[in-house]
Formats: sequence, structure tokens, C-alpha cells
Amino acid sequence: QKIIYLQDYKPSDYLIPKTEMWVDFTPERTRITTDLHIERQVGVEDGTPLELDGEHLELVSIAIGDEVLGAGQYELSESGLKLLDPPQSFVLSTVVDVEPEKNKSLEGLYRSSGNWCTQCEAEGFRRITYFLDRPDVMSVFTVKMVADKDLAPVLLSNGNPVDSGEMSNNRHFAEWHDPHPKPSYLFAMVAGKLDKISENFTTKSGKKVDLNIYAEPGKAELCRYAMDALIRSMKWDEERFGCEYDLDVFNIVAVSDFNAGAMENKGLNIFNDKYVLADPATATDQDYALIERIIAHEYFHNYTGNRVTCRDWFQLCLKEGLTVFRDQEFSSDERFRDVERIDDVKGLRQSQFVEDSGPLAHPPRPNQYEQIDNFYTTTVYEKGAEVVRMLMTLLGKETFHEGVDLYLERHDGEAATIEQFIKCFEDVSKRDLSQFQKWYTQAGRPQVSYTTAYDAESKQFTLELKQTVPATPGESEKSPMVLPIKFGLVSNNGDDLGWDSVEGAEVRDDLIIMDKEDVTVQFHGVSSAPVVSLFREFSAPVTIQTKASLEEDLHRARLDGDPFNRWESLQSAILNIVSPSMAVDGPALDLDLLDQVASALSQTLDSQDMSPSFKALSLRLPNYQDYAQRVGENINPDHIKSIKRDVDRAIAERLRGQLVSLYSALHLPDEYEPNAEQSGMRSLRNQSLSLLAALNDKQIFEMVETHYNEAQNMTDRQAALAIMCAYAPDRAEPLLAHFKENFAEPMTVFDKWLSLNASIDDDRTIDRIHSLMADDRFSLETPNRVYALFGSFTQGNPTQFAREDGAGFDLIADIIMHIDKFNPQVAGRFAVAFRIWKNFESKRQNAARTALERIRDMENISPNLSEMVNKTLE
Ligand code: DPP
Ligand code: ZN
Repeated sequence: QKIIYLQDYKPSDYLIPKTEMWVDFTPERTRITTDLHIERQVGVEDGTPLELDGEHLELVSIAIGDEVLGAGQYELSESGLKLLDPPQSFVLSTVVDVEPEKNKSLEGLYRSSGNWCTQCEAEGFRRITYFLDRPDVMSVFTVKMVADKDLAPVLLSNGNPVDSGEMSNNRHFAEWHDPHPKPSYLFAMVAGKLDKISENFTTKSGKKVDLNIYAEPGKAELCRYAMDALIRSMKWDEERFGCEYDLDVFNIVAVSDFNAGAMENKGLNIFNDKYVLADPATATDQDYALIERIIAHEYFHNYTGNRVTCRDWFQLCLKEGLTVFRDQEFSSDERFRDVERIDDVKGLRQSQFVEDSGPLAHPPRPNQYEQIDNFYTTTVYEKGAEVVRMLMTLLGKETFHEGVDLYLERHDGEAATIEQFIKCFEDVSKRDLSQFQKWYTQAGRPQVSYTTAYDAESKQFTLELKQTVPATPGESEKSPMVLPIKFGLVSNNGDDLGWDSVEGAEVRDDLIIMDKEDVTVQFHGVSSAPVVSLFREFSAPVTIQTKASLEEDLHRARLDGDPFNRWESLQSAILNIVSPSMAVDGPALDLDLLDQVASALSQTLDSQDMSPSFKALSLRLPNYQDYAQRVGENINPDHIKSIKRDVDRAIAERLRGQLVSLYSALHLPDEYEPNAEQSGMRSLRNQSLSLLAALNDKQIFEMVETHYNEAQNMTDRQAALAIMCAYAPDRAEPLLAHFKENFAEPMTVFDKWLSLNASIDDDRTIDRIHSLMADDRFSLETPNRVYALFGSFTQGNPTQFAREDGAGFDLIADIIMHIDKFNPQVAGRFAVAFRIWKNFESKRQNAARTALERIRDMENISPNLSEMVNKTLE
């Protein structure tokens, strides 16, 4: 396979300032006529051929101006069209036919529930017409769409509507013009039968924008919350980042077949409908929160991604890292900041940390790839966001915002790089950020250890810090990173202690900036011995290797002024206590130590100062993945799972009375609202019930059944089911049957049913999955079904996925190989499930290797899947 290297980047020899398209939709095929206004770049020699990208296109005709081209003037291949000797400036007219009906890859133009829609990022536009399909070639698009009025009453593309009308034979047309030059990956079209809801928004300079959200017939009312989130996003982006919407309309279309979450096409976002449709009966609080996030994310791309785009795909995290950071900040401003932060860090650890420690580790800006589709990773997205967050921490919020302003202004309408982004922050802060930039270019996560000493006589506190970055595939030499360490010196009563002077590192207020491998920070004039609280708010994505003493952890858990570290310390206390017992022949659990944790937890639950959502997070004891990461290698999932049960039960026993009264005493308003306050309360009730279920007690299971039967919303209903699936599969079965019978619509609910079933860990799991696949409504061609069933299995059922007999690995290998034949993106994405294979004990490792090799050796493997599997096996 061809490897593409960042260092080989060259600007395009030709540009396409203007593109005009005529698109004629018919049930059999879609005919696309395109006029490209092409210019050779200054300095490029006469006779330089022009290679346009194009795949799965049937060329009907080609002309330059009025001259039809013949053989000898161009060459066609599977990957495109080459003009051998194009003029300096010309209009290339092509006519191509495509067959969206047959397109199951969900890239380019395809049909979803009968509607036509597109997905072009990263390289899907080349399946629509011949083009320079690369982000640094930006064009002003005009698109005229024609279709049967009954088949496609709605015709949408990017930008503003400029014309529409009736035609003969029951046909009609619509013309769209997008004044903003954009790369082809932001192109979009939708044609079909759709319902909509509409609102409008007046921007800060007084411009009125029409907002529409379209969904399949009958589903429009389920878009209300998404609309609300959109309006809040538009307002927030004006207030926090000064970004004002720049077209007359903003359209969102929700489709039911979509590979990813959503797509930020200029003025016409296309969404996976599971991130749009919601009502209390079918969506959980978590679904609502995700909808809010993703609506905001795609909207925010209008500046960070669209107005300033990426020069090449190596710069993907320029738009994604920054935009994830922006959506995190949005949620934090709209909800509870502390809780959002903890949730985001949990997410980062469960996915990015795993990626970083395995065969697929790569920097947020990789320097080589085979298939860019495989790089829409948690490292590019979530770690990318952490890097932006560190910039804010390092420079201060105000200077950080000046830097973003400068970036959006200086590069408006351009395709930029990470270096140009960083340069803006250097210019506003006058700080050298060259070492900081390593966060973008170096893979892996610093491992930090520390020691402390306090001398009562001299009132001196010494903090020694050390960082090392472990080797990752292809990168053995690592250099130290810049770590912004937010910290506090916690006194006996919980106040932060001050100091008179400090030396050994740059220390600004509550921030230590560590840029070397070893640093010794001396604080003079510290009045009493502190417990140090490091990386408050998780100020850098590192792993702390030093095991704090139980006393220190519990001190922080009770008194730390930083909620993140308060939460973190309780979790780490548990992991520290349990970790010796996690070795297969390790000592028994120390229940006395767990008692102490339980009493700290009990104090948290009683506290008047903490919100229900914070308490709910504290009740979510370390999960399977947390334990597995702590163990690291030679993992036996059954063993981990049984230890986790013992821990949960031990703590539940000690908190039983308190949990029962928490569950019963919390009363919610009658009217369901998906807001942070209410969802925090529901979460606390459900977490209490969930921990109680660890007692394996009939009375508690009856409470869970009542919880299910009396649930007034999907959040509680699903929570009850999930508890039962996890702790009492036999009792779960009748409830699941009831759920299926009574909550058949919409498909988002069917997906929940699939996920719940696939999460059950018993000896019938694999058979159960086979019978789920036989359900009429299941299809491997619809990514949401696949993610619901198999995502839940590989992520949420680790003991069955990693069965000792290899049946779980085999099942997933079969599914991946099947899907690869028509949807390589999804197949590649699913192969990620195997990235942990080397962490298992040898029997499971061998079974996983056999499954991976079987995939690797399959006939006609796609380039996507092949890259993923080969890297995973390396
Ligand atoms: N660019 C999309 C996003 O918003 C991915 N398809 O992340
Ligand atoms: Zn994005």
C-alpha cells in the first residue's frame, strides 16, 4: 500500500476558483454535469498534466470550452482522470453518471431510506465528480439540482438558495450558491422526502438567519431539542469566540444511514439521526447531552474548520482538536463545569489512553498514513482538544482568546497548518512555543512521578517531579513535554497554603510549568506540612505513576479545593488498594482499607456542598477498563471482573442504608427536562440503585423491577435494564422482552435493546448475538445497528469479547470481514476493537492473533482494513 508522508506535501499545480454543477436525480442513476473553472498556478510550467481525483464514476463526456476531448488528450484510471496538456486557464466540462442506489459504503452520494444524501469528508467528493479532492483547493460552488417532485420535494445544497421552480414531467429544480470558497470535503447535497421544523436566529449584528432541521417523514417533532441546542450554540459562539454566522440559512438534515456522527458541510450539516432525534420517552439524559454536544460541534466547525480549513489531512486535529475543545467548553458553560470535566477525562482515559498505549499510537498530528479515514481517532479529536486546553492553561484565558481571534482573522478563507496556528499564540503571548508543539508531533503520554518533603523548621516544602515519555511504535526517542501543572498545597483543614517565594521552575499562581525531565521546586515559607494536589482539573494528559498513600488520597478526596482531584483521589484510592489483588495469584482484597474508602464516599454522599451529579460520578466506582489499564498486561478479564464485583459489593454493603435512602428520598419534578440539574438527580438515583445491585439481593432486584415498571422516561427505564443485564441476566430477560414489545419505535430504541442484550455476560452471549442478527430490523448495512450490537459487545462486554476459547474474537472478525466488502470505513473502525490484544494473557493473545491474521489474509481486503490490521499485528 502507498504510504503518504507529511514531508511530501506540495501545493497543487492547478486551482479551481469556481465550480458549477447540475445534478439530475433519477431512481436508476444520478447524472452530474460539472464545469470546473481551472487556473494553473503561477510558476508552474506549461505542459504540466492535471490529475483530477475520481472513483466509481462513469464518464459520459468531457470537453474544454466547446471542444470535446478525445483519446490522447486525457487518460482515465480507477483513481481519476489525467489531462495531459491542459491550457493555463480553462473551463473543463464533464458529465458523469453515478449509482447511489448501489453505494453501500456511505461515502460520496448514496441513498438512506430512499433519500439521496452525501458524505464527502475526507475523500468522498471524488465519488461525485472529477475534482482536485484535497482540502487546500477551495472553490465557490453553485449547484442546480433537478428531481421528480414526488420523489424529492426537498432539494438542498450548501450556501444560500438562489432559485427554484417547476419543470416539465412533474420535475422541479433548486439552485444553491455558496459564496464562501470551500474545499470539496465540505460539499453536500440532500434530495428527498423530508419533514422539517423551522426557527430563526438574529445574529449579533442583526442579521436574520433561517434555521431548519429536516428529518424523515413523521420525525420532525423529535428535532426540537436539537434546534434548541443549535440556537444556544450560535449564541454561545458569538459571546465566547466572537463568531457570527455567515449565511442566510442554516440547514441540518438527519439521516438514518451514516458512518460517523455528523458532518459540518457549509450551511448544510448532515447528521446521523441518533444525534438529532429525541424525546423523553425514547432518549436518555445522556443522549440529550450528546445531541447538544454534537450539534454544537458541527456548528462550531463553521469557523474552526470551514472559514479556516486544513492545508492537508495531516492537519486534521487543527480543526477537530480545536472544535472538540470548543464543544467541551460549550457544555461546561451550559451545564456543570466540574462534572463535564470529569466526564471528558473519563472518556479520554477509556479510549485515547488505550490507543496511546497500544499498537495504533500516533501523535495528534501524524506524519504518515495510508488511509486518512483511519485517522479520525480519539487521539486526533480528544487528545487534540487537551492540547488546545493546555494552551489556554499555559497562556491564560485572555491571551488564549487573543490567539484564537488572531488565528481566525489571519487565516480566514485559508487552509492552515498546526505551525500557523501555534504561531498566532506565539505572536500574542511573546512566548516561544516550539517545545510545546511537541504535543502535536510526539505520540505517547508522559508518565509523571513525584516526591515531596517538608521541613518544619525552615518551613520549606520540596516537590521533585520527573517525567518520561514511553516509546511508541516507530518512535523510540522521546523528548520532555511542556506540562502545565495546576496544583495546590492542601493544608490540614483543606485550605490551600501559600508560600513566600519559590524557585526551581516557572510557577505562576496555581500553575507550575514543567518543561524538563526533572524539576525540583522549592517553596519557602509554607506554614505547615501540605498534601500536594497535582494536575488539578487534569491540566495535562499524563499518567501519575506515584502511588499516594491512602491517607493522602483520602485527605484530598475529602478536602481538595479542586473537584476534579477530589473525585480522582477517591478513584485512585480504590485502585491502589485493589491493585495487588489484581494479579491472578495476588493477595486477597484488603477489606479494612476499603472500609476507609467507603466512609470517605459516604461523607461525599452526605455533603451539602456537592451536586447530585458530582455524587453520582463518585458512586461510579472504577470500571472494568480502569482496572484493566491498571493491570496493563497479562490480563485475564474474568479475574478482573470478579475482583471488581468483590470491590463493588464490599462498598455497597457498607453504604447500603445510605444508598437506599438516597434512592428513595430524591424527588424529581413531574415534568421531565433533560437539563443538567434533573439529569444529575436521575443519575444519582440510578447510580445508587446500580451499586446496590452489586449486593446480589432479591429485595434490591425487586426495587430495580419497580424502577423499570414505574419509569416515566427512557433514562430510568434504560438504567433499570442495564442494571439487570449486568447483575441478574435471568431477571433481565422478561424485562427485555417487555421493552422490545412496548418500545419498538423509533430505531434508536431498537438500538438500545440491541446494546443491552449484547452487554449480558453469560454462556449464551454469542448465541444471543446470532439471534439478534436474525431480527428483521437488524442489518449489517446500517452502521447504527452495527455500532449498537457489536460496539456494546466489544466495549461493554469484555469478558465475552475476550473469551478464552476465542469465540468472541472470531465473531467480530467475521463481522468485520463481511462489512469490509461494502463499507471499508466501518470495517476499519471496528478493527480498533483489537488494539488491546497484546494486553491479554497468552491464550487469549493467541486467539486474537489468529482472528487478526484471518482478517489480514482475506481476499480483496480493503486498504482501510488492511492498514488497521497490519498496524495492530505489528
Ligand atoms: N468532520 C466530522 C466531525 O465533525 C467527522 N465526520 O468530526
Ligand atoms: Zn469535527
